[in-house]
Amino acid sequence: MITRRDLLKTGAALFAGGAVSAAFRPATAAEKASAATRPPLPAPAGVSYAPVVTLNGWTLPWKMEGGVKVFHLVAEPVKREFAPGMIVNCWGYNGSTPGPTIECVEGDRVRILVTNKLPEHTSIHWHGIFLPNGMDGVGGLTQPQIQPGETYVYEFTLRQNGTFMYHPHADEMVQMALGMMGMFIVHPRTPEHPKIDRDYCFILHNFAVHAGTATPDPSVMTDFNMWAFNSRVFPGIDPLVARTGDRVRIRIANLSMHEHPIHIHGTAFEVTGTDAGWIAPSARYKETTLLVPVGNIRVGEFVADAPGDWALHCHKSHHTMNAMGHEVPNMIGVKHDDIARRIRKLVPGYMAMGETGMAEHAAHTAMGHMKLPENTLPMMTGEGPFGPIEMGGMFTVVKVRDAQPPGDYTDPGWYEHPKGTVAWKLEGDIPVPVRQDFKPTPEEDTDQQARSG
Ligand SMILES: [Cu+2]
Repeated sequence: MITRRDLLKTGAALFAGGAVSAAFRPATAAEKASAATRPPLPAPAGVSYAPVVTLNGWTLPWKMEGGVKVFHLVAEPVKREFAPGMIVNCWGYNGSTPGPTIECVEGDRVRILVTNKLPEHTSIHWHGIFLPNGMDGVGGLTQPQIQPGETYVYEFTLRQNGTFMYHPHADEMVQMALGMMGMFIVHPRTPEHPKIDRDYCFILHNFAVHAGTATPDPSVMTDFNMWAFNSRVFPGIDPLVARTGDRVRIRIANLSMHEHPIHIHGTAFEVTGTDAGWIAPSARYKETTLLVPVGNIRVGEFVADAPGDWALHCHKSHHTMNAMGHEVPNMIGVKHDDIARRIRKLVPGYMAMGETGMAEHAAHTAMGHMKLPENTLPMMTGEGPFGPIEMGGMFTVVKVRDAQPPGDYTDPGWYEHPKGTVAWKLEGDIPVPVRQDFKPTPEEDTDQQARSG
């Protein structure tokens, strides 16, 4: 997460050299080595927008050359810490996966140099951007592949504003499976109404990193085990912070192989955009779960009017988990104390689990009773102010605070609930609840008989 000192440094660069040169503020060594969210780059002089904050990522600085904004992307192998305890051998851009966000303004002329430092050829496609056909980056179709060691130049004028992506259009199955992707944000030239106070972006992705290994398996088609926001998984994903009353925008892109219903607690998204730009105000609608299709983008906005720590997560429950075995027998309701005792005689230390659910397994892992394979994160993990959170994968928190200073993205810590506003444990007599009284006939209960028999 960004520290207050980082923000002060960004501010100092602004005053020292004007808004444009602030874009050249070199990242500190600590920032470069970390997967924490880096401070956004301020808007250049003459335009007004809330700079985009790339969750657990960063924005690519640019240089002005003869009226053209010049960016330089380097496609290369990178190491990415998915969460503390797991480092993955990925491919990405400029040292990270996702690559740095490219942030521009409608009407900008951009020149993007792309250097290939991968062991095989690549190309780069600007997803959703209208440009001359020869700039579209489809290897073999609109240009030769970029061979290792070569640098290609893409140059076009941004005729739209909205939320876009970049990714290879060469050996896609391998290159995207290993993490090659990035976001491309184009702000409108005239200020937006209503004004956006905080503008976040991230990409949904999936990886298959088999237990005990460190390199994603590109041959996996559907059965992934790492579900990521910007190549990070819970508890490695930073919170999205807001000040009470802020209008917050979250731009969510999906380059995974599954669609993801991204659910927000405590508020509702107004769906304002896709990868084709903005939805007309009369056609916008609200929902608390934003379904982001594969190869698409959804933009959701809300006014952060309720202070607290609000979960933001994929609603597919196996996408809020880290590595787990996918082909294990179902032990729910199976009494296996006796057989476990017998197995322990043969396999000392054997533990039978799963008959009451998987929370027990998570607790054993957290206590260190169960050793996980190397470089493998627990299936359910994370510790909150009230105990285990039991999440993984695509889960983080939107932290809304009255006292969060404008432009401050630092983690304010856990929410301090006003007295009397937290669900409490009832002591003493419990009232008799109304329940459906279901008594199965012997034939209907065969499943249970088979399990206990
Ligand atoms: Cu999902």
